[in-house]
Amino acid sequence: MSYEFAWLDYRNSVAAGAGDYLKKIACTGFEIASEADKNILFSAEQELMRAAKEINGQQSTVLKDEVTSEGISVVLSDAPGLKTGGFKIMITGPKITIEASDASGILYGVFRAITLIRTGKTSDGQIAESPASPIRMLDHWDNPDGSIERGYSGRSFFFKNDHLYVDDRTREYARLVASVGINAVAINNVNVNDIATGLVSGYDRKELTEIAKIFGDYGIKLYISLNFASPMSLGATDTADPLDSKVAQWWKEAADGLYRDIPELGGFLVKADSEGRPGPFSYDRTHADGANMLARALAPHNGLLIWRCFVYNCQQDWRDHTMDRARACYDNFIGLDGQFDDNVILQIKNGPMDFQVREPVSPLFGGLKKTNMMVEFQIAQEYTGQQRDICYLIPMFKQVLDFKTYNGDGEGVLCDIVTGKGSKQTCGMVAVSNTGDDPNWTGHDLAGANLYGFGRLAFNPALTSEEIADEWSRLTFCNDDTVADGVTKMLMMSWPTYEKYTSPLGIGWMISPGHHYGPDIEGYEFSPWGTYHRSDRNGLGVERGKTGTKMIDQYNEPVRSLYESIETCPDELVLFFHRLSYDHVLKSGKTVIEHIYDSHFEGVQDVNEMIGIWRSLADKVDGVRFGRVNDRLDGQLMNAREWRDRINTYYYRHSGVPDKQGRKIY
Ligand code: GCW
Repeated sequence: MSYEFAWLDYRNSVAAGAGDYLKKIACTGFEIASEADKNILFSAEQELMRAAKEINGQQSTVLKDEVTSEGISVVLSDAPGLKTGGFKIMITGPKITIEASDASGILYGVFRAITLIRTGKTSDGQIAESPASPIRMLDHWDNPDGSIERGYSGRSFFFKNDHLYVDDRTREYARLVASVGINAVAINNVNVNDIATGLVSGYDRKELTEIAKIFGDYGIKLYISLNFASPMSLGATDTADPLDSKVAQWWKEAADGLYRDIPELGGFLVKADSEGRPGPFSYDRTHADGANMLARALAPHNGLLIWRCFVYNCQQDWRDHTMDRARACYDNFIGLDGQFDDNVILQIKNGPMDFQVREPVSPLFGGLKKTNMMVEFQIAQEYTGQQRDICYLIPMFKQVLDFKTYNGDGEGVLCDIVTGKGSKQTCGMVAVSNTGDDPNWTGHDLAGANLYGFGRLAFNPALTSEEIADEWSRLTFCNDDTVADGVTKMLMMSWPTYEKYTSPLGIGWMISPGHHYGPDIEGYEFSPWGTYHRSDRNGLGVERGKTGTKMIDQYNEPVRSLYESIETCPDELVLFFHRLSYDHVLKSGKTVIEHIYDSHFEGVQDVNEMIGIWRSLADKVDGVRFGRVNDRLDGQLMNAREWRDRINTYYYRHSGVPDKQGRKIY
């Protein structure tokens, strides 16, 4: 399928005079680089040439080791004070100098400079930036048959017909994500099927090597998701017991073979003992036993083993009120703190449940003290509108990063843990990717802001959500204030709006089983998945405090007390932590039932407001993209109404409380 260039279409959005900078491009110091780095430097040069050609309509040549008084000068040297990937940009009159001490820093500096030029931010001054998270990763849930688990933008561009697939788009993808600083990508689903299991032992090795090479040209390390039981599934052993020497030896040989072909491989990503996947529990071994065995196969090659903490019982009995899925992640891992090898990183979902529109932060971040951690976000909008409804997730991610863990390490916010400011430096941020082979990469055009924003945020968490939205809009649509303001407004209201018309006050779920789009209030209520709201005529919610499942005890003080007391627990999470009656008065002054009605009516109004904003931009956004977004907004309005009417009716029927304002409830 054909593809567009998203925010890298240099023909869009060019500030007046921008092209002048690109008439002269000079690169200095590139010859000292290693072979792998030379490829990254080459990508940087190519990028400048491409910008020059698309913006000026004519080719530029790259001057080597020349000092120029105007244009762009790129200098690879021992610039002090910059971390790997860091860069400095100095602007003086007609000259922009980009300086870095490693090849990826040059590449990121070049992309940044092009953004500044395109958005007209070229007044005299200096910027110095180094990436905050060492690992800035995207996880693709792509399957060999080309389908994508929780994919909402077409089919996979990594796989087709049970094979890896490499074409121009592979490079365009690498370019796109490298432009926002992504440096690690896992290309296959964590639910690894039989075919993908073969990737570790030679299946499609040629294509795998090619992908790794293309990624390498853009400073990206390739990761493979693996099946914990691979040696068994491939018929080499009759067990996958991590303490069995045959199993460990098999993995060692598999890793040696992979690194022989792909010396730059990042490592492995593993989902084990989760939702039916095999894992060490089958052999009475711990997750540390399982992870360390794999990590030791990778260690001689400096590979990393990323181990997911999404481990819970999905065969729960809904009748049993003592079990609580929200406890599972912490309960499964807290006892293993300090037992993981140095090249193991635990990948922890941002919340204790599963990427809901509102969840508290996973207490595991505040619990582990001696373990490498990454936070896992989901920009694939599984539970947040599936790229049919707009939901700009960057404000949510920023709240998570700003959460104070009180774990006694570093300055105390979650961001410190994942950016190496605490005692552990092997860390990072990862997002489940929202891309597919749709021409615009992300299905909904505005979902591109989540892909762009995640990368920018992982690189520089100090950016505001508004800054990211504004910049993305200018690069994607046009460098126009009215468009940027309108798009930023829509994006900024979209997460609160989505929250208003879906499940209330942090309780989550209530989605259609299986595909997870649209409301089905009791869809998971009597299921084994552990996601209950237990609504009845008296109220709703699962009590997770002292009189309930005690999940709140997993937080450090003072967070624990804050959540335990209904008086201090923030309204937006109060039904996550507590069971409340419909007439309970929230901190907002409204009762629970009034909040449910009001927020659902408001949610639909907000969608109408977004539609109004978008339509006001009709003559400023190109017709194709204007129409695509317009159509999706119509669908979003229908979805919002459906949620509003089902939720309001359900709770009116359960509570018997009429709406004070006499609005229509069915
Ligand atoms: O949210 C759930 C999804 C599954 C997914 C799982 C996970 C890849 O519904 O589709 O499986 O999370 O994160 O492993």
